[in-house]
Amino acid sequence: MIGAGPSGLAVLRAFESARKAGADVPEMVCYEKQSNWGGLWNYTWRTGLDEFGEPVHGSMYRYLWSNGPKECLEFADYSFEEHFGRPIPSYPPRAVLHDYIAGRVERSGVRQYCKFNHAVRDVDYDEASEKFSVTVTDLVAKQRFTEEFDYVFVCNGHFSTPNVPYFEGVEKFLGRVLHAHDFRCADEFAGKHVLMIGSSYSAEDIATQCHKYGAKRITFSYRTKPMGFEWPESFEEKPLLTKVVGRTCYFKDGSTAEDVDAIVFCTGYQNHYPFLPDHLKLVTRTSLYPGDLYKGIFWEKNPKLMYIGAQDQFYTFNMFDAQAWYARDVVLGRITLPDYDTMHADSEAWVERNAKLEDAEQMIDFQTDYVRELLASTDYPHLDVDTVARLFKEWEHHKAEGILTYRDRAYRSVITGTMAPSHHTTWMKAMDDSLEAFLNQPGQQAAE
Ligand code: FAD
Ligand code: NA7
Repeated sequence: MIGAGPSGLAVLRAFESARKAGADVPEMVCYEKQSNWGGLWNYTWRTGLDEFGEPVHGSMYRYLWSNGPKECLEFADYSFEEHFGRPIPSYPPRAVLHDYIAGRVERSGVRQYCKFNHAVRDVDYDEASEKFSVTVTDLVAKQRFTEEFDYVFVCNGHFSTPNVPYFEGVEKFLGRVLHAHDFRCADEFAGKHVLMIGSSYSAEDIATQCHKYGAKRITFSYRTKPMGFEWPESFEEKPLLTKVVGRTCYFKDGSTAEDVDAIVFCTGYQNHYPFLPDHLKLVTRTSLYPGDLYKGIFWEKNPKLMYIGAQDQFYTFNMFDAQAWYARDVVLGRITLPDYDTMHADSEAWVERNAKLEDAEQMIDFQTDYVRELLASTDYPHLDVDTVARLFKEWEHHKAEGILTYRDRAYRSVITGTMAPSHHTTWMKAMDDSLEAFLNQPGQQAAE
C-alpha cells in the first residue's frame, strides 16, 4: 500500500478482517511518508515542503469541520457510537474524525504493517518475474531501498497537488496569494477582503470559515456557475476573474472588486502519481469515474495495480472500504476478474453515464450505484446505501436552506439507527474545534 490515509487503512483493515476470519492473507507493507496515519485528517501547520524537504501532503486547516454528515461516511463495521461510547453530533471537527479513523485501525492491530516516514519514489513492473519493484526512501535514516511485491495498492489521495491557473496581473497583486492547499488559519483574514476563485467545496468552506472568524468581505469568482447559496450580505459572486491590477480584480462581466487583500485559489487539485511510470499511471482530472479503472479500482492493463479512492467523492470512508473489500477478494482469489475487453467496456459504460450527470442528486445516485455494486460481491457488513443516498440529498437541501446553519442539523445513524444529538453550540458560535470542546458540554471535564 502506498499511503496510510483512509484509503490505505481501508485496505489494511480489509485484509486483517479476512485474516481474523481464518483466511491465509499475504504479507503486507504500507509505506506512509508522514509520521502517522490518517492522511489528510492529520493536521499540519506546515506548507510547502516538510521537515524532510518533501511536498507537504496536508490540505486541511484549523477549524475544519466535516462538510457532510458523519452518518454518510460511517464504517459499517465500526460505528461512531462504538468508538466514542455514545452518540455524537452529526458534523464533527477534523480532530474527532481523525480519532475515529485511527481508533478503528488501532484496535485491529494493523500498525505493525505500516512504515511511517517512508516515501515511495518509484514503482515498476517486470513482465518476466510478474512482480512490482517499489523504491522507497526511509526519510529518517535517509536510505533508499527497493522491495518486490505481487500487488500494489495506490492510496496516495488526490487532494494534495494543487491545480493553479494563471490570471493576468496576479504576479503583481499587492496582497497575499495562496491556493486552498496552503490555507491553514482563518484568523489571518479577520478584517480583510478575500477573493476566492472557484465555486466548489473549498471556496464555500474557506469563505464561510473566514466569515466566521471575522473577514470583512468575501468575493467569489466562478468559472461555470455561481454556487447560489443565500450568502451573508458581505458576500458576492462574480464571474471569472480576467485580470488583477494592484488590489483591484476585474471580472468577465466588466465588474470589479476593489481593495482585495488576499486571493485564495480554490481551484481544485490534480490526481498526481509521480512515483508511477506512464504505463501504470492514471491520467485524469477530478472525476466521479476516472477511465481505465475496472470497478473504479483495477488498472485495466495490469490489474495487479489497484487504485483506492481515486475518484471524486460524495462517499468517502465507507466507499474506500467497499473498494478495499472488493480488491482484497480479488487478491485472495475469491473474485475472478474478466479479460481486458470486458473490464474496459464495463468502465467505459460508467464513464459515459458519468458524463451525462446533470446535478448533485444524479451524482449522488451514480456513486450510490457504484458503491452498491461493489458491496454486493463481498462480506463487508450490510450498508444501506439507499438510506445513505437519502441523507446526502437531505444534506444538499439543508445546505441550500442555510449555508451557515446546515452543520447544526442532526441525522440518524444508518449503522446503529440512533439519532445524533444536537451539538451544544451552533457551528457559527463554535470557535474551538478541539475534540475535547466538541465532545463535552462547556464547563464539563474532557472525556477519558
Ligand atoms: P489522503 O487522506 O490524502 O491520504 C493519502 C496518504 O498517502 C497520505 O497520508 C500521504 O501522506 C500518503 N502519501 C502520499 N504520497 C506518498 C508517497 N509517495 N509515499 C508514501 N505515502 C504517500 N471527506 C469527508 O468525508 N468529509 C469531509 O468533511 C472532507 N473534508 C475535506 C476537506 C479538505 C480540505 C480536503 C482536501 C478533503 C476533504 N475530504 C473530506 C476528502 C478526503 O479526500 C477524504 O476524506 C480522505 O482523506 C481521502 O483518503 P485517502 O486515503 O484517499 O487520501
Ligand atoms: P473541486 O471540487 O475539484 O472544485 C474545483 C473548483 O475550481 C471548481 O469550482 C472549478 O470550476 C474551479 N476551477 C478549476 N479550474 C479553474 C480555472 N482554471 N479557473 C477558474 N476556476 C477553476 O475542488 P475543491 O478544492 O473545491 O474540493 C476538493 C475537496 O476538498 C473536496 O472533497 C472537499 O471536501 C474539500 P468549475 O466548476 O469546474 O468550472
